[in-house]
Amino acid sequence: MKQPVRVAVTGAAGQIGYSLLFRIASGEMLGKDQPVILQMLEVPFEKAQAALKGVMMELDDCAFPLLAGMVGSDDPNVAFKDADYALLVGARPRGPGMERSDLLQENAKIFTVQGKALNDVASRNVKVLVVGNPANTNAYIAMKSAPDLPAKNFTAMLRLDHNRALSQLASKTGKAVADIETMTVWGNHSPTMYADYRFATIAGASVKDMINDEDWNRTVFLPTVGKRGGAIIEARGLSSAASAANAAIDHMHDWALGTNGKWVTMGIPSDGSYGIPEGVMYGVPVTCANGEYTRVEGLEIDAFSRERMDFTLNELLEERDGVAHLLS
Ligand code: NAX
Repeated sequence: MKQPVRVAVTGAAGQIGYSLLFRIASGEMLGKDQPVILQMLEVPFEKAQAALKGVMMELDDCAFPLLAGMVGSDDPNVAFKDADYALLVGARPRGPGMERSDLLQENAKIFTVQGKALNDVASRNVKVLVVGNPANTNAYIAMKSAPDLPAKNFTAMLRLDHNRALSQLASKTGKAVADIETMTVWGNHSPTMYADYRFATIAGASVKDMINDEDWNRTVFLPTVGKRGGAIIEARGLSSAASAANAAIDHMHDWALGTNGKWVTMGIPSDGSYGIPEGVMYGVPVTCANGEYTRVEGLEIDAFSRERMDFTLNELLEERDGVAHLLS
């Protein structure tokens, strides 16, 4: 049996936490031969801490063979201690009457503190995934607050958008999701993201040619994927949780264990390619091998794609400017 690895999860008593922790403990994220120690963080309020205790009791009651230990805490320095993986799910939700800029500020405070704690106590190889919204900018803040850790260790979750797009394409073409290769989503995890199937193939054939309907792309596909989160809230009365947890599992699984050459989408710090300024946490196609992701390079960007990629970039730049004063 391998040595246990430490997996920190914030917002552990929330909806996504409840769909996520049991799957991590059962081995779905890091493999059925990898024991894990779960280190769970919640806010220091009585209700949240009590709910966290309840989740830990249920984890105990599953008697997962791979669950080698558990820590529950309200202190990031405890939850992130020696963490090999950190899934930052907890964030301040948008309350009634709250402006987007207020939401940014409140979350900037949380992710500054958590970035510093990761910097101080986590493993130097920690793989960080930010799920809590605004995910890209929160990941950017955490990265900037952790100057002693490599920037490449910080990522944001675009995988739910990626999976949503795959599913829409499978339904449109009548093919299986698993057969769709080389699709990606560019930019911010927000309705501005750009899901791009120009390069996608099914058994070597072009998905774009198969669909052959640019109007469907612009008026159905992009709005459906972009506004899917809102559609779920309207239907369920609650935001996406199981699908978000599933996407987080996919993201970390692939980063740790590899994609065998398949493209997946990750929000990663830009290296300046594709006209995206360096450092911006931007969704791009990557492949993963040996615990590292590699950006897919050299894709052609046509005029429509450029426009869409710049649109989502501008939103990210605005968010970055909105929190710049907290990072200097
Ligand atoms: P919940 O409100 O159910 O749970 C969030 C939990 O985080 C709460 O228990 C809260 O006490 C805790 N929390 C808040 N601040 C914390 C802090 N500083 N440290 C530790 N814990 C803290 O929300 P849930 O539905 O689980 O969603 C969590 C986040 O994921 C939200 O920000 C949400 O917007 C975001 N999402 C991101 C997605 C993505 O694709 N990137 C998709 C799904 C989801 O909307």
